Amino acid sequence: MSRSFALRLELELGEVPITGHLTDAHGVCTPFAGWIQLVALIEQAGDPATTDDAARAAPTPKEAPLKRTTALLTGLIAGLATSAATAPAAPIATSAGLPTLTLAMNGKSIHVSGSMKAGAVIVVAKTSREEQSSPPLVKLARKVSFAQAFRQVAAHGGDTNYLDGHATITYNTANSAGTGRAQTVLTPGRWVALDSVNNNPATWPRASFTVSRSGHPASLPKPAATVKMIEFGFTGPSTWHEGELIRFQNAGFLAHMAVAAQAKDEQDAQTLSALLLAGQDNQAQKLATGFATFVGTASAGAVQQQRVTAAPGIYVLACFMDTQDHREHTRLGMERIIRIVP
Ligand SMILES: [Cu+2]
Repeated sequence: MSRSFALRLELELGEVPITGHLTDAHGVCTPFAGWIQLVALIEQAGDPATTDDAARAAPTPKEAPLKRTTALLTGLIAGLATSAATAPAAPIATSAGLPTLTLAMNGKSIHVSGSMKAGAVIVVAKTSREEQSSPPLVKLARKVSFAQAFRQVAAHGGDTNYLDGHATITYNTANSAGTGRAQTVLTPGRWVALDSVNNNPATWPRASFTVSRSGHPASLPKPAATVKMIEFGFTGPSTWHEGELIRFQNAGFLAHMAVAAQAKDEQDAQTLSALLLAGQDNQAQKLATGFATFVGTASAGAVQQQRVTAAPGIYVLACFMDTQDHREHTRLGMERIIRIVP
């Protein structure tokens, strides 16, 4: 017996791989990048088992959770308090009138308020008594508890790729003390917000919340540029403009991050880049004059967009996730020199 259903497909012209949003019969709008994610979404939309519930996890069920901190990052983060290189997130006008989801944290607890309807939102992260706010948002797969998802990662040495099929980290950014803003897309179902205050995710404060369907889900505004994380590299422009809206998208199959070490000049940036490629993180760290996190560990399918608030200068964009044989993605070429210009 056949059955039909209608979907709305919005494509971004000229994007490779194919990129856009698919809106299902319930009005749930989900971003995708690549044919595989698109086909997975279509199959999911047509699967009776998933159309009645919160099963619409990210298009590709790779999920990543928990932020890893490498030796390089640890040093850089430690230096952040005294470094003026990374400007605190400046107050940014909300764009496109998107609804707001507020995450208020203090290192001991995290509180979620605001719009919990499906669609694009501005996530406003506020922290007190912490050097930075870094609140990953985790979407739980159907019938999976946070504890079950967490155990998958813990049982595999902290490898967030083991969230696959259990949960998805759809959003993960970090802001210097104060308030940070970034846009993402919420899908219906059960979510957990985490306050990633230290290197032990087991102790991170967390809060659960439920996202309901929306008949008219908001869409993300069109960004000035899109940076994709793939295996193993970053695509998009290598010159970013201060204040412009950039979409960061994990268009790969694995969890990735987009963090950056600032260098004092072109030559240092080249050296820093070569050292990361060679796995000489400690040497690379000595050349870093500042640090910026655009996207912390995020699962395949994660989409986040934010205005560039990092100070103008030259940076090496990098992903320090590990492969299964414990090579950082930087060693496989997942790094790129970028310039932030006024
Ligand atoms: Cu990576």
